[in-house]
Amino acid sequence: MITLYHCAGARSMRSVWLLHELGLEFELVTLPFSMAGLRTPEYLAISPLGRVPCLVDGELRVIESGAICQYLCETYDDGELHRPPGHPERVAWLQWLHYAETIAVHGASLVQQRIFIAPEDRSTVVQKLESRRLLKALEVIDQALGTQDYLLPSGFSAIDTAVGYSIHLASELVDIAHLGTLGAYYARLRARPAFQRSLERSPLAGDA
Ligand SMILES: N[C@@H](CCC(=O)N[C@@H](CS)C(=O)NCC(=O)O)C(=O)O
Repeated sequence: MITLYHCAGARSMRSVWLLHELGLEFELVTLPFSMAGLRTPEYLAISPLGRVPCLVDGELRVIESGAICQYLCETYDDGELHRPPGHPERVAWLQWLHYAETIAVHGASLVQQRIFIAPEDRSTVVQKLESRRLLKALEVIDQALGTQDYLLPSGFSAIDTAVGYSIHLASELVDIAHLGTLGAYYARLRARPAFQRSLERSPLAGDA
């Protein structure tokens, strides 16, 4: 039995979405997105950094969303979502899988600045810098898509769930209206039933 530890709106949404794309049965444990909720002795015994996602599959435990994506694809995919070693799109698949975090770290920094850090300790400079860097990271995706529907020329794959979540988060934090190709890609991803199912279990403020 697969168990996924999750917080609404967090990077664990990537794993929820991918589990739905793969059509796998799993138990979802939703924790409060707070220090108190994530640093309990019980959860730290499962996930020592006290963050989400954490996936448990039998004896196996994985605590990075990118590694969870790769593990699930290597273990459970029937060839649709994975691009294994030797595949012509393998390197691009790996690149975008990790690039998803390049985007998300700027989003996470903005979430810290706008929500978790006390108002008197917030920095306008950090917020401007992180917004600019987030937009630049999104522009690269906008250009990379070109005329493609998804990030890889052959079509939808697991990396669209990794990058798609990062765009989902970013869309709450910066204005992406000028990035038309990226906007159309995000709309395409949002229309996927597995995205919708993960959203129901993971609303951001704007989705409530
Ligand atoms: N690179 C990690 C990042 C995990 C991470 O930082 N998750 C956030 C939620 S988006 C978290 O659990 N934050 C709680 C905290 O930092 O206390 C991954 O992609 O899994």
